[in-house]
Amino acid sequence: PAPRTVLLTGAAGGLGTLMRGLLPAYGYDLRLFDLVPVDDEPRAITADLNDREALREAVRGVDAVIHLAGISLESTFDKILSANIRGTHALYEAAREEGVRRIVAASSNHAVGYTPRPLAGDPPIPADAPHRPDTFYGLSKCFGEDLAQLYWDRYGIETVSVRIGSCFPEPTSVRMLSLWMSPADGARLFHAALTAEDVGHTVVHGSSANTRLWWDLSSARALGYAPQDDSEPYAAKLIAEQGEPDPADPAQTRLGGHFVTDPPIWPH
Ligand code: NAI
Ligand code: 15L
Repeated sequence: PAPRTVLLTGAAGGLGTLMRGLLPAYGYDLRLFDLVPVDDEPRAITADLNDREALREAVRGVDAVIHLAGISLESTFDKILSANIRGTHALYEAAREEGVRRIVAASSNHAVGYTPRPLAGDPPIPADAPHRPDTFYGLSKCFGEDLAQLYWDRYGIETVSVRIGSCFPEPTSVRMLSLWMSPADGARLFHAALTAEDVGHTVVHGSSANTRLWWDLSSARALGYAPQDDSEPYAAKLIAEQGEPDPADPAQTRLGGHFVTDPPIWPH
């Protein structure tokens, strides 16, 4: 049976807020979880992923989890270790203990951020591109994908790891023209990932059907995802403001963009 009750971790965040708005129309009854209170949602659970009791109670009885909680940008190693690595491990342990069978996990383009972006005539980046994290943040997403594989192989818990490009209401950079996932397509993809059968552990790219797409959507389409949006209407304005990408600048020639060139955050 298709999942109905879904725990949404990271519900107070940007993507969580967009998905809280869009996913109920697909028939889901969302249970909300975040470190910080969720606006206008007094029933949301306010707890750290590392609060094992709270997390176990939060997953009890749900059909699936959409796991968005965590630090969403580069940070210190210790903070990434706590929120993203230990926190994601805690989520999988809670799911195992409570018998939850399906997780849709937010991975990121930054798990493979050093991958060169395709130039004209190159094939798109495949969904089985090897890990090339561009930051400790990206490394934590590699960990999340490997953890998902372990929990599938060992415990039969299924995961769709979504290497999200950039999911925001509108693209705001030339790079995002290639990676943008409209919120509506994000909801379509999460719905497909929750309902497709026999996913085992599947890695998919999360983007709209952008004219300038850099990566392959075939594993996402195989789940039933049919993206409806394209960033192209935003292209002329963004290129006029920001210029065409400079092929000599790694921040523009690697998938991860400025994450590849930003200085580390201290203490390292
Ligand atoms: P965000 O930073 O707006 O939201 C993350 C939420 O997680 C926040 O509300 C925060 O309070 C919560 N959180 C952080 N640490 C926590 C902890 N220890 N316990 C419980 N909750 C905790 O980020 P956004 O943009 O909403 O992203 C959501 C997820 O999707 C993140 O995992 C991010 O890495 C991933 N992602 C997002 C992309 C995007 O374009 N928005 C692109 C690629 C990945
Ligand atoms: C991410 O992984 C971040 O969470 C998001 O804030 C954006 O920076 C996105 O990648 C991106 O690469 O545009």
